[in-house]
Parts: sequence; C-alpha cells; structure tokens
Amino acid sequence: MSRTLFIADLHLCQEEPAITAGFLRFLQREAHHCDALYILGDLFEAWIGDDDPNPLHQQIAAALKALPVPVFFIHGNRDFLLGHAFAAACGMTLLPEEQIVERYGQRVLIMHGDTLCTDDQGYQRFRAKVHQRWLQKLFLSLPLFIRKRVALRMRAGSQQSNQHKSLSIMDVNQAAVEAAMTRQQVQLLIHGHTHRPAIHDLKVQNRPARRAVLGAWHTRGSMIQLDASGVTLIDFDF
Ligand code: LP5
Ligand code: MN
Repeated sequence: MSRTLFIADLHLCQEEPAITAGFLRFLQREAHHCDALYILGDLFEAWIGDDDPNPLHQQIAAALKALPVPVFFIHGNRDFLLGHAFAAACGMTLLPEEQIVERYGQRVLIMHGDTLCTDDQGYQRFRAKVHQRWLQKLFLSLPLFIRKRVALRMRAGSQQSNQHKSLSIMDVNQAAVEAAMTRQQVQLLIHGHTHRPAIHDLKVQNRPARRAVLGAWHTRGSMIQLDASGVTLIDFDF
C-alpha cells in the first residue's frame, strides 16, 4: 500500500494498558500495511534510560521489531533519553529533531513540535538545560530509583507549571513554524506535541503550505497518512 504513517504522543506507560493494547492493534491493523512508520516522539510517558527493566518496554520493542516495515523515531520532550540500544531492540532508526521525508513526490518536514513552542520561554530554558550532554550522562549514571524520583519531580513540576500557562503559550509560534519550513524549503510540516490535532493551511514564502498536527492517544488513536494525494489526519477507535 503506497502510504507512510506518522504517529506521536501515545505516552505509553504501565498505568494505561488500554493505550498499549490499542497501539499493538494499530501495529497489526495499520502499520503492517504501509511503506514506513514514523513515530514523532512521546511514544512513552517518560524515559529514564535504556536500562530501565520495565516489562512494557520489552513488549513494545518486540512488537516494533516484528513489524515488516521500516520504523523511524524522533525524540519527544518525554522520551528524549531513548537511546541507540533500545532503538536497536525495536529495530527503529533514530532521526534528528528535524527530518525531511521525500515520498510519493511530496517533501515533508517532520519533528516532535516542542521546538516550535518558542513563546513558552520557561520550557525552552528547561529544554536547553536537559539537552546538555554532560547533564544527561550524569543523570543516566544515577541509580534507577533516583532517576525515577527525579522524573516524577519533573513531571509534577511540569504539570504545576502548565496550570499557570495560557493555552496560546503552549502552542506553536507561527513565526517559528514559517521559519522552520522556509529553512527546510518545504510546504508540508507534520508534528505532534501540542495535542491539538488539525491540518492548518498557511502561506510559506508566499506559497500555499500545510501544517498537520497529530493528536495524543487517550481514548482513541491518531495518525497521519501521507500518500500521493498529500496528508490525511485520521483518528480511530483502538
Ligand atoms: O510534559 P508536559 O506535557 O507536562 O509539558 C511539556 C513541558 N514539560 C516538559 C517536562 C517533562 O514533562 C518532564 C519529563 C521527564 C522525563 C524523564 C526525565 C529525564 C531527566 C533528564 C535530565 C537530564 O517537557 C512544559 C511545556 C508543555 O510541554 C507545553 O509545551 O509547557 O514545559 C514546562 O513545564 C517547563 C517548565 O516551565 C519548567 C519544568 C519544570 C521541571 C521541574 C524541575 C524539577 C527538577 C527536579 C530535579 C531534582
Ligand atoms: Mn510532547
């Protein structure tokens, strides 16, 4: 089937078995019938190291490894520590935070989307800090139980911080969107992170362009299908 699928923001965790079951069904029903699957970040609720013996991770790795199609992964703001070891266990290819995909005559820019939220200066400062390699190495050298506590504190801090932010601050900045699409010379962008599924029409370099946003998986699945006709945003029962 000449189509490529994109998903993001499943936030898989042991506390949400229904979403895990939905993802495994998606792999069987949809991902088996496409040319490639791109996972655009926040596949997991939080990632504290490839050495985490969480059985959910092994289950997901086995299911992805068994997929007879190429799988690509871009890090999200929850699973940016997902490493080469786990990616190999999944048979996934790790991609940089911005990637061009050229398929079916379409040139598409893909990313998680958090880097487009430039109005959220608190987050961009936080992101710069936790993306420092030395800090990540220090964190990954800590015992697992300490890493779990730090992650819980970060999650709690984030949830508390988000309560005092306006919704607009936590969405993409239009100028940042246009700058990224101009820099990459694309008229099509696919991203996640904002949990605001939609396909937006805009102008980039005075030409029609589209920004396709994936939905988070809570009670239904969300995927974007790319084919020769362009992009389609699909939500579905999982
Ligand atoms: O994630 P979400 O949806 O709540 O909000 C995001 C932004 N928040 C984050 C933080 C993550 O949730 C934390 C995940 C932890 C993952 C594993 C630990 C890895 C540790 C690595 C160490 C090197 O991404 C949120 C945005 C929102 O999206 C919308 O875009 O607004 O950004 C923030 O909330 C940033 C805040 O402004 C500041 C973050 C507070 C963190 C508290 C620090 C406590 C540290 C404790 C250390 C002992
Ligand atoms: Mn995210």
